[in-house]
Amino acid sequence: MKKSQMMTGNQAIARGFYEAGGHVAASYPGSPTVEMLEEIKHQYPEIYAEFSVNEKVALEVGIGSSMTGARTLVSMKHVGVNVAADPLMTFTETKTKGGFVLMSGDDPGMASSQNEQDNRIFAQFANMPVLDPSDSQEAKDFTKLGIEISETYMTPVMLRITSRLCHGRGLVTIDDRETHDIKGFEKSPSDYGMIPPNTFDKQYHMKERIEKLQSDLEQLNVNHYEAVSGAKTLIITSGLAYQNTMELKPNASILKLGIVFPLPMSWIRTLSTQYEKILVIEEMTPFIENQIKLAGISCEGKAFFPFTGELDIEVIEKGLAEAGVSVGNPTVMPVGLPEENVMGRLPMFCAGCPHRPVFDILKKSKNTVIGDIGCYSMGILFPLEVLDSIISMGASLGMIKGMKKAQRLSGKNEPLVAVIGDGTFYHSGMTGMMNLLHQLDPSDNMTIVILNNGTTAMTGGQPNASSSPYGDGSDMHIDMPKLIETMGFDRIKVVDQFDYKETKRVMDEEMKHEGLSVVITTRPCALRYKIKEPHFYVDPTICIGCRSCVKTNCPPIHMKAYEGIEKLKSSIDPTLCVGCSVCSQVCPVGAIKRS
Ligand SMILES: Cc1ncc(C[n+]2csc(CCOP(=O)(O)OP(=O)(O)O)c2C)c(N)n1
Ligand code: SF4
Ligand code: SF4
Ligand code: SF4
Repeated sequence: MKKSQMMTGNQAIARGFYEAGGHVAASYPGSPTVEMLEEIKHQYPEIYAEFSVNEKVALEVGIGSSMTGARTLVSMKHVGVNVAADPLMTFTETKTKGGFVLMSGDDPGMASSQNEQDNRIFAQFANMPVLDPSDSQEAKDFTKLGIEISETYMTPVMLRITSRLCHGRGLVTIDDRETHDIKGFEKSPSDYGMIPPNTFDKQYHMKERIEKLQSDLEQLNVNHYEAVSGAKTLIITSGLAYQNTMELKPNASILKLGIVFPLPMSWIRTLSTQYEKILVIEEMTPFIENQIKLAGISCEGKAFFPFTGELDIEVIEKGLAEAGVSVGNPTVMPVGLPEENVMGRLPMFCAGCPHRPVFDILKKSKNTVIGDIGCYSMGILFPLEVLDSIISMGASLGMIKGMKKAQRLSGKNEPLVAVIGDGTFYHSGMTGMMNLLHQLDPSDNMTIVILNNGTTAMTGGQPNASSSPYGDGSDMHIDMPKLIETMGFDRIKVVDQFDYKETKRVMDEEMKHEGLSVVITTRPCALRYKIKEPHFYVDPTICIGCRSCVKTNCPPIHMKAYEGIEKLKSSIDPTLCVGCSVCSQVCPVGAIKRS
């Protein structure tokens, strides 16, 4: 009997790639896919795995490996595909050799993302088939199927999975690993050299392989039809929306799609003649719905189901009711249960976070601050409210220049600050950084603050090029101040931000300076490196209750009533404090002391 194991979608994909005889896996961290490559790194040493410097590089590593005949898996969060789009859009023109699967982690509802893009559209745009698993078992099976389709049709394949499936668990059967030899790179400039005239016939290749796959869909047995006798409606669905729809037992037949591009259109056309109505249930854009409509088949979908957010069971139930489809298993709202008494909590820097003093100083400066993506993005939220914009990884450094040039044209030169982390700087900040030196007016007042905390903290603390001093397994030893100096920057200040007064002095000076300057902070991430120094405490007899320490927003600090003292005074929870000393340095009367 086959063994089964509970697995998350991420673990199942890693397992599927291992079983498929996978050779090379590359990724860039981001939710919801980051744990997939971590699983490969820890569980399957047979596979070469790396977190590359960014998604474009991860894809390029994958292209090289696939061209050499290796079975390849590249994973990234949905927005990562934007970063990798340039090589992707041309790679899909070539004839894929070693099976190539691109795992895209989409995030309906934006639980941990800056936008909600539907990468099924991206895949169609790039002419690559899209597999859409609906549980962990399918996540594993479709990874293997993706490799198979890729090699048979000589195409890269997108394995599109959403956050809830990446993190949700299900039972998965375990199979052995296939063996597969790497044949090596075979020179074929017309297949791999993508300049005209080679590119012309590749357009036909892309079109033909999708048409061939479409005509073979039935043999692949990846789409399933479940007829309900007497049903007047056919529901077409895929992914998690399928599982949630089935929970309700709708009075309708179901066509469950495993491949959402290309669609089994002739089958859908035949089925459409047997039903009064076709209803498409899919998260995010009307991707399936529009393909069906374009084929001239009448259907509905987004008229009843939202175009944004997750389609949970209640949302689907409401849509089905509006569409006139009854359900056999309606949700029952629990009545009479005690209300949950859970305190709401704002996202906030950890106790002892090295970003805290920097944001305290920036808040006091009241300058315009262009933010970027990382833990420090929380600086846009209440109560910090320091950042004035966040767009995408690395964008702050291009944006500050555009703002400055526009400002100068309007006759002003107010201080502008950009804040970026080390991970984001290496990912895609460096090009914008170099661009600052182009057509620079020496009096352009811009301050670039680089939060060099030695890790990519927000995605779980993966190593980056700044991690090696902390023994984090990184074999890249980039000296950031030297790198920036080599680029051509001459005003670089390196600060220990836990020396609050000195850091404030330097930052205030640089923000006043009419010119371009760089401030690099040096303290590592408190959480990643488990920093715990002796804690601090408040002497309530000295404390004047001014709340300066509370305004640093460190979780252990709060005002409280002490016995025998009338006014509220500050206090520090010793179990949470990690002893960074920042609060003690902002206290005007020395009431905060180390234990
Ligand atoms: C294109 C893209 N890829 C990946 C992510 C996921 N992500 C969010 S923040 C971040 C990097 C954070 O590292 P860093 O800039 O060093 O800041 P820290 O979290 O350490 O403060 C990543 C990779 C993303 N948002 N966009
Ligand atoms: S994980 Fe690290 S960088 Fe992020 S908030 Fe916590 S201490 Fe700060
Ligand atoms: S010393 Fe103060 S600021 Fe630092 S972790 Fe403890 S309570 Fe927070
Ligand atoms: S900063 Fe000092 S004086 Fe002000 S509330 Fe905190 S402990 Fe009290």
